[in-house]
Amino acid sequence: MQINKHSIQEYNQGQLQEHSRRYDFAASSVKDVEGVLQKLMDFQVAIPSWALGTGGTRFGRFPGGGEPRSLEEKIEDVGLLHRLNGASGAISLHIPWDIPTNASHIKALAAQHGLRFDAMNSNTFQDQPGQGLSYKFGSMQHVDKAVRRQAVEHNIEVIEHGVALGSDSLTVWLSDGSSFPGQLNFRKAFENTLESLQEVYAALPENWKMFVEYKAFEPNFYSMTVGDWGQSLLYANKLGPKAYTLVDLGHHLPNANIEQIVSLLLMEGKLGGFHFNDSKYGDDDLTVGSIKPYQLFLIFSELLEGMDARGMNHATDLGWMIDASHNVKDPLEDLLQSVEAIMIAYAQALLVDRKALAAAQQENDVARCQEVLQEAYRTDVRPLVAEARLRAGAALRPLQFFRELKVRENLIKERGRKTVATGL
Ligand code: RM4
Ligand code: MN
Ligand code: MN
Repeated sequence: MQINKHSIQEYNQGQLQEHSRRYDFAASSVKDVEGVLQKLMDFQVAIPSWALGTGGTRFGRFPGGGEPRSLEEKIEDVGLLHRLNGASGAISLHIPWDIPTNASHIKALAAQHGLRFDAMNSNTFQDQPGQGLSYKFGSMQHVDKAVRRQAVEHNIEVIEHGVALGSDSLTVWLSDGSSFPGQLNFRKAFENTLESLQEVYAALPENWKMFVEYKAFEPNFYSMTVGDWGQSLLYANKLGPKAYTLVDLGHHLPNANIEQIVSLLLMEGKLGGFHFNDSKYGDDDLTVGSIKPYQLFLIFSELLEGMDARGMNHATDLGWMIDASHNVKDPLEDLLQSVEAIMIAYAQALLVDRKALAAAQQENDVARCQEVLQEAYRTDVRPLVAEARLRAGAALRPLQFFRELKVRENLIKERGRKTVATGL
């Protein structure tokens, strides 16, 4: 399904009066409103190719119909999102779930939709049909060198696919670890993993980055070999300047102070990528901002503070991706909500009065510090985010327009009700 620009303009026209009223009010209290809008327009969040279908849990999966049946259809879906919100201009592929068999065709198709290829993701947490050796007891950490070699070769293949598509980064998330005490020699598992990562690192093209993603638990429940940001940072530091830590919001132990983690990683110049989702209990992969929007804002606030301190470009110097799963909602609706939540948190973080905060910190004025942060958090920035979309030629209210257009119904007509997309 294609949405043409004209129909968006027509839709926006009908919304314009109400929008202008809300926007004028919101803009009147923002210092550099044009600067804020430009930043919002520049900011793009990558959509993972595996999030376009209905996700399952280990108990079941309830596909919603009209799911993309091929990489081409996944690109079309991300194209739709980008058309609607102007902020989803990149797609992130997981290999081998989405192997681009004809790279130049896939690259051209993505370009038609205004999309670029974000980080490539490798997969050594599942066994694939026909695979020689099993990852049941780990991949890069494995006691058997031949298994480690297989995992390294897979990652090198992923890099090659990425090069053909114009991507410039590799995300390595390992499920390696142990489920029972005594199962693993922690030091040897670390050393094996480091050696394997070094072999992959050696195959990185000059301009590429490698993101080492950590996770505290699951699928291993006693230890994870890249279990937290400290371990990830150890690997990244030992690997070299092209290696960075990647923070996924759902990969921490309960109540972890993620805003402090991103601040310190940025200080070290070692934060490379970020995966958005939300959670209440674990790696729930829920819609961004659906459970802890204040935490999301606090993280964004530290991200901006840390990036600005290093003169980094918000839009391009970190890899931003949604990493969520959609068990009960329409995946496209969920992704629209996620991107909206990200843009809102970003806009609020842009409004933080940094000078006032620094001064209050210097005076140990704790109450004032909280006031400054919450002043920004409690500002209704939705009209600013909508204005950025309007200027980018996207829809003022993407989700509402998605429903008006009956996008899902159309996709079901096109693709059928019983389609299952590759992914988790
Ligand atoms: C993992 C991790 C990775 C993602 C897979 C599908 O929990 O978050 O980033 O690639 O899930
Ligand atoms: Mn992730
Ligand atoms: Mn995850």
